[in-house]
Amino acid sequence: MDCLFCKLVAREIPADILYEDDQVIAFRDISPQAPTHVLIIPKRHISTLNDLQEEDCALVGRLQFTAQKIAKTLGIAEEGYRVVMNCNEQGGQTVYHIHMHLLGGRSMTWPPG
Ligand code: D5M
Repeated sequence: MDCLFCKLVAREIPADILYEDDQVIAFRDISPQAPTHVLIIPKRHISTLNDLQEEDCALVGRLQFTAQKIAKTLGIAEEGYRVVMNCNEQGGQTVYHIHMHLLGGRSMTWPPG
């Protein structure tokens, strides 16, 4: 499968990896939109949020919990942070392997663009 993030999981392309376990991996975004911008992804390929099955509920929870752990490790938890998951074209998704953005280190605006 020609998937950028699957290649990253397989170490076929480099990444600044901050966390990894048997199910998820987290690495710094190559085009940071905030002082801290980390992506947390499942190792298993899932193209979009629309492809999630009920049995993936724990996996999505692990993405969120991993974001919390990284936020604490990087020292942005107390000030606050944002997590975002984009779905399909109008949601702003550009890489079709689901990923959670963890953004912090600055004040966020609302509504998002
Ligand atoms: O977000 C996709 C994100 O993926 C976007 O913020 C850039 C990031 N990206 C793309 N290629 C790489 C590599 N090679 N390393 C790290 N980060 C990367 P989306 O929600 O799909 O728009």
